[in-house]
Amino acid sequence: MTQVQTQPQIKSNAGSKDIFTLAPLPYDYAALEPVIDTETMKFHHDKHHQAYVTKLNEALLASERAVPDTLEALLSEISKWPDAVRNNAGGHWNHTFFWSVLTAPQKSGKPSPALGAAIDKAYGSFAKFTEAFQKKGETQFGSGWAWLVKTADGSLEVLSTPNQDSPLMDSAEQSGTPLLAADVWEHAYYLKYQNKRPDYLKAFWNVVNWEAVSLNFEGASNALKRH
Ligand code: MN3
Repeated sequence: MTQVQTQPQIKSNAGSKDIFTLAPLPYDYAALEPVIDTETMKFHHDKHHQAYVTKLNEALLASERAVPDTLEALLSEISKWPDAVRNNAGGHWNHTFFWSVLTAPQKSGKPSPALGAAIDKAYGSFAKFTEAFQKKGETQFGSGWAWLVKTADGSLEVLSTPNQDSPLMDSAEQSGTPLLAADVWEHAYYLKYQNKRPDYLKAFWNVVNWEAVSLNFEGASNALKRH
């Protein structure tokens, strides 16, 4: 029940060779079977996510700017940085967050009463919310992410971002505190679902960690001030 697992606080390690480092997955590679297959998880975490971390460190080292203490702080001033930092800092944060809001199908659970009520208020029903979220993911042209966020006024919104952009970036068209995210890059689903992104998004609900998402919702207003 700790927020440490669900609210990634990625500290910089200025002075050492690697400013940011890749944490292991918070569960086994096979944990999300059969919804997300083991091979996809291995490639996604060990190759794709690792590449964002490696390239982020390279881009930061190549710049002459002081690196903020946290990845969140970097995202909040991302408009001041080159695209290589933007894309790879987003890639690192988005994937760390993504792993934290997934879990084994038998542990998926349900939204907390408070989050459930907020979803009903915003969308009318849980089913209408999932429909809206899936539609955002399906209609995001090319690569990107679908999000459920809590906005500054406390309301819920579903939105999508292109590439590795994030609602935490100061450049974001729609900002908010992420509660849930779905990676809709082909590398997230192609091995098992091929080009059928809607099928992947429909199956995605079976591995959502509602305990983590609910904790994100309950801590969201403070998290927003932190940035
Ligand atoms: Mn990905």
